[in-house]
Order: sequence, then C-alpha cells, then structure tokens
Amino acid sequence: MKSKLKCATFYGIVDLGYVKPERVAEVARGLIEGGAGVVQLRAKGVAKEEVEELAKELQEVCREGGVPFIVNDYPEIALRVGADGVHIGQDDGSLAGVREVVGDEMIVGRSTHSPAQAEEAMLEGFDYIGFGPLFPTPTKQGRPGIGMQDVARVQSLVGGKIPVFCIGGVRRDNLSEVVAAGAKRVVVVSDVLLADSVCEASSEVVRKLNE
Ligand code: TZP
Ligand code: MG
Repeated sequence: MKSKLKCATFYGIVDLGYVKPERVAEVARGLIEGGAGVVQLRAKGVAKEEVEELAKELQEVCREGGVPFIVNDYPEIALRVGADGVHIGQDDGSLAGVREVVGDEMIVGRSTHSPAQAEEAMLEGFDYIGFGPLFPTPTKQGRPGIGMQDVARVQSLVGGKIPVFCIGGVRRDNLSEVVAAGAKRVVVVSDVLLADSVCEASSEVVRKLNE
C-alpha cells in the first residue's frame, strides 16, 4: 500500500464534522469513484468505540476500491482494524512511538505547518506529510492560514522523497492557484463533502490537478 500512496494526487477525508456516521461508506465510495487515491477517517470528538466501528467499515470499502485507508489520530485502532495507515499531528508524539504500536509496514503520515517541520518529518522517516493549512478553514478552526509562499520550496525540498499533500481551505475554485504555487497533491475536505455529488466534486479536483 505504500507504493499506492505514491500514485495518489487527491487525498480524500471522510470527516465526521460533515458526514453522518450512517453515510461514511457511501461518501468514501464517492471519493474513490471520483479519483481519490487515499482515504482518511477523521472523527474528532467521536467516542473511540464508534471510531473503531466506522474504521472497520471504511477499511472494507477502501480495500474493495483498491486505495489505502488511513485512520487519523489512533494508531491502536488502525492496527486493530487492519488499516493501511495512520495520520498524526505535531502534538501526537514521534514516529518511533507510533511504529512501536503499528510496526514497519503501515503508512504513517504527519501534519506539518512550516518548511522546517516538513523537512523534519521527512528526515524522521514519515511516509508522507500534509502541509498547511494554506488558508483559514472551518474544518480546522482557530488556525491561521500559512499562505502559499512556501509551497514550491516544500515541494522541492521534500516532494522528491515523500508525497506532500497541501491542505487547508483548498477548493475547486482556488485549486488552479494552489497548483500554480507548486502543489502536486492536495487534500480537499469541506468543498468535496458539502458538494451535491461527492463523486463529481472529487473528479473535478482530480481533473484540475492534472490540468
Ligand atoms: N489539517 C490542516 S487543515 C485541515 C486539516 C485536517 C482541514 C482541511 O479541510 P478543508 O475543509 O479542505 O479546508
Ligand atoms: Mg492528531
């Protein structure tokens, strides 16, 4: 699955802030059909037992769809449900700590908010990074946007070694600017999840990434 991640340009997130629990499978199928090359479950403020149930469901959907499935925040849950990966933030400890739980095969990604953090994560050995939030976003409230001025630098510093997914306020209507700034891969959450058709919005993201 680590090799599949390298092909992914659009990283889809099933975020429980936007998706009702009973719709997670349908939404994940829409993301995958639309061209997401990797799918994450992000369930902030949801009881761990429920996160695990949803993760089991999504692992199956992603296996059927042939894309890696990543659990945000919970290495133990990722391990128990047989997920392909886990994603952690700056405050969630070291890669070594996560590897003790999940082993060497699993994909482990890190959120980064500056070129220095991006380089550090790459040198530490993370399999991919998220870089952002580029713009302020309702999905991650209380964080300023870091802007697009460092995107090209991070892409050339890190992007040749591991995938760099630009994130935060990226939408179909500003995607061409993000690409012009040097982004090769993106995460789009609210713009896709709130669209009438998750599948069509996802394919539009993929099409714009390839333009
Ligand atoms: N990490 C940095 S920004 C962000 C996360 C999880 C949210 C991105 O969501 P959106 O709706 O695409 O701005
Ligand atoms: Mg976290």
